[in-house]
Amino acid sequence: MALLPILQYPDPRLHTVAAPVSVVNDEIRSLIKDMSDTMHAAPGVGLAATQVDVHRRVIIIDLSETRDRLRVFINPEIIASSGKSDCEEGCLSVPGIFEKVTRAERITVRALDAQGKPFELDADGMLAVCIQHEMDHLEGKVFVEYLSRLKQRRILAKLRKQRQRVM
Ligand code: GNR
Ligand code: NI
Repeated sequence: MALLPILQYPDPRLHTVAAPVSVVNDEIRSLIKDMSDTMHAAPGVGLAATQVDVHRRVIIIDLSETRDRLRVFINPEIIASSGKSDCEEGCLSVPGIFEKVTRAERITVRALDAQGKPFELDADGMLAVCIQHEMDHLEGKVFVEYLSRLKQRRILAKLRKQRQRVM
């Protein structure tokens, strides 16, 4: 079991645009295993490779109560989306901050699985929110960037205070 350090906002490495995976090999599967260990330990319901400073297009999500239904999306693309919906979001890279973000309500995503096999998935609810949140990480975007500049400044101040307290 390997736990990877999670980059903390405003680390500039969180703004890196991830490169596509050209071959889904054992190196990628090993990354997925380490990401899964890291996400489950955190605990979180999703994780993008960007957050562990690996700038490849890999995201994982596990919304199950039993934490044993890992979904893997390699080179994910949203091929259809509709509706709008608000959800209170959090992020392992922005600990202790929860804010409402508006996203598409329903999406169809196309990706490769951990065997390199293409699949398509229709998602709504929390799964659709998480896929969009994780895909933003691959573009170097963190959810707080949807908020007003005032809110962003307040969040930065709060994070700085939180970190002072633990150091
Ligand atoms: O654990 C997480 N919870 C969460 C809650 C609402 C909306 C999105 C998320 S994703 C987040 C884990 C994370 O930071 N993924 O990038
Ligand atoms: Ni996140």
